[in-house]
Amino acid sequence: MAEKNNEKSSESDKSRQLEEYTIDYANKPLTTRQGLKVNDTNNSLKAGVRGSTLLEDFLLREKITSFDHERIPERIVHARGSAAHGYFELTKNIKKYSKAGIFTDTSRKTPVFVRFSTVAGSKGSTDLARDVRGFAVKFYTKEGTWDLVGNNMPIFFIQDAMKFPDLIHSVKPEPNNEIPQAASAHDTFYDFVSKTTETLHNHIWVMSDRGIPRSYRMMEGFGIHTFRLINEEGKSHFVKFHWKPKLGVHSVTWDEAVKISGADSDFHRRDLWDAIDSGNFPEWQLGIQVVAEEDEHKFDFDLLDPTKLIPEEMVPVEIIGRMVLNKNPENFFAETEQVAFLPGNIVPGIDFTNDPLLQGRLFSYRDTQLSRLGSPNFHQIPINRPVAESYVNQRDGHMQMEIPKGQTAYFPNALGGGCPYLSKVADGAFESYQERIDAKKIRGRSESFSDHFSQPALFYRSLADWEKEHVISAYSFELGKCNHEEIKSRMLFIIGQIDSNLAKRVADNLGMEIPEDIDRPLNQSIGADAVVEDHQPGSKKIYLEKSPVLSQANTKFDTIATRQIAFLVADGFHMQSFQAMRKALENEKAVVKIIAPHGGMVKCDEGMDHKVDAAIMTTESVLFDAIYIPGGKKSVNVLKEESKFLKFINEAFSHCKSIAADGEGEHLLETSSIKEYKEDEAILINEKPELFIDAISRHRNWKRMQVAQKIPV
Ligand code: HDD
Repeated sequence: MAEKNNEKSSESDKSRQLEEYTIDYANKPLTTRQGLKVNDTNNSLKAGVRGSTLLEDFLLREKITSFDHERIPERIVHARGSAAHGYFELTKNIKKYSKAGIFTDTSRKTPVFVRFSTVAGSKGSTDLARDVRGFAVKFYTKEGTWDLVGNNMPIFFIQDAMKFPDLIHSVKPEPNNEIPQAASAHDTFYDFVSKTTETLHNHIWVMSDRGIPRSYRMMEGFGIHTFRLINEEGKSHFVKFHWKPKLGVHSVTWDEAVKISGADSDFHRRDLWDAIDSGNFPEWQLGIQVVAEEDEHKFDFDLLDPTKLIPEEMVPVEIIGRMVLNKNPENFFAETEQVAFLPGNIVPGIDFTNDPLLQGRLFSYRDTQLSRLGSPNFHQIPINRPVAESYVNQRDGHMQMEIPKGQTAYFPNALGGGCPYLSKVADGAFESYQERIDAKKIRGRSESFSDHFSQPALFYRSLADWEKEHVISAYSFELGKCNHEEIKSRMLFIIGQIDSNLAKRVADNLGMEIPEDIDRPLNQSIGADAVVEDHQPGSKKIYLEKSPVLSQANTKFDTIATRQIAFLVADGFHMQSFQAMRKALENEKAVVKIIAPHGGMVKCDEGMDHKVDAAIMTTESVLFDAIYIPGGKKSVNVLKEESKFLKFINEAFSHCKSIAADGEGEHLLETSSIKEYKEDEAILINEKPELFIDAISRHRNWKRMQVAQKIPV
């Protein structure tokens, strides 16, 4: 029991550590950095009030110098991100696979800091870019910090870290004109993708709805690489890590993404912040797929190839824990900007594999933190400090925050009593898994990595029809933005290897033909002395017809918690229907927002004032999940006269959202473009709130998609 209490304290250990460094400015005087009280921070020291500024002005110099150095280099990738604190709890002991404390002790609450991000855009770019999302988790475990630096997609674009700079240079804004920002739809990216067929699997995920999530809280997370779990006996199992969101996996449409980027480019950041701030804590389950060492070669793909997933139908995901995010950062720069994730941060019981992408990452992240944070002492920044105590001999460098005592900073030593001393594995020291290697040194790629088409094809086959339509539109948009015919042509041929109908539909949209063949090699990832034929991607294999979990049609649809519902009202709205609906929705933890023709207050038909959350001219329907229009003749007559309310409804309809109306509210629908489409299961007129709740929980009524496309918005 004593042990249990001790373990439980670890979540608060990190909070306490952070509190030590947190400064509260309430009721405090303004001072200089030296603590000198200041009586004027508006005027510089001058020779007379109209005279020149004096070099003597140390207050001016301190203020301006500090300001001049306020920025650090933004991350070369994943520059735009948002983060939160929380904890991880193990729900199932997996001692048989791993000796890690975090995987054996169900009484622990391990503190975590999680940062979500887009990849390509700059720090100030829109949250709604079509892109991969980063999903980086820092576990402050008692045995040291473990970073699981993953994405919201289970695979990556390339197989070898050597190609990472090429991938990123191709997707980032083009070097001559720095265009486009936070967008993959341009020539250099497709030039690269069309010549690097290993990218296709991750690429088709980005073209799917996974590339435009509704919320960070509604995304899966994946460790991507195959890692190892090592148990107390030293036995290794292969493992893939999965985060499964409690709210299910949901996305917005491309039209919404484009409009949200204008209406609220902080949409995901705000959504995460507001959910935590209001006590609706985001939550994920941690799952593992475990493969025995002896089964390493039993699959049609290579476990070390990060462009492949293990279909859950082949190796089920075992749920072993849950993660809850329950606290927003105090300061964006100090925490979210300065947090440094390193895939090389590992603890006993977990280890790496020879995945060549992972191996390169182990080098890159430490290196990048040196240029971002400016010193090898970046682990001393409060957000990066481990909960486990750390004693190193590498101590000097910019910004040493500690005062290391003693005469020695080397090992071995006698003068320092041999300290800091070495530990034994039995006492918790890390020991690399002793994998047997017997190989030639070679710069090349295994033949087992050369299947580039089977898994993108499996993904596409597994999607629902409406998801396939979204993928077709996404490819058409992206390729339509390319200026070079040969790049588009090459892409059409390559997509045709995934699915001929997909390629045909995209070709029709582009007004192009699919070429019968293109220049070889398709894939340029060839080793130095290889013959081209050996390195063509292999032809498509079908080892599984479909993997239903890959489709968002099969995600969870059991809650409307935190969904944003717009109530459209003007003076005179019907209080009874308004109140009944509001209560029912809020009971299910949805967020009701009153949208009115103006700010301030609106009066209901019972004469009460209600605070308006947003005036119609300041908001857009793309920021909401559903709409409700209560009755009240006077109210509805006003709404009917404001074209923005009609646009609001038309857009929500075209994005396949649920709309409910009571009493005269129906007249507003009849004035909008949706009047003919009332036979729709997510358009509810004078129905019970339960039906509306059910419709919202299903996220969208995709059956409406064809009709919706006819609405001019
Ligand atoms: Fe990376 C940041 C995820 C491959 C080099 N990466 C970064 C972040 C995430 C990922 C989530 C942001 C962390 C944060 O929030 O601070 N990266 C991935 C995943 C990969 C991957 C899931 C493949 C499975 N990355 C990858 C490779 C390299 C890098 C192959 C280089 C060889 N990544 C970096 C970086 C970044 C980074 C340049 C930029 C900022 C940082 O590290 O801290 O080092």
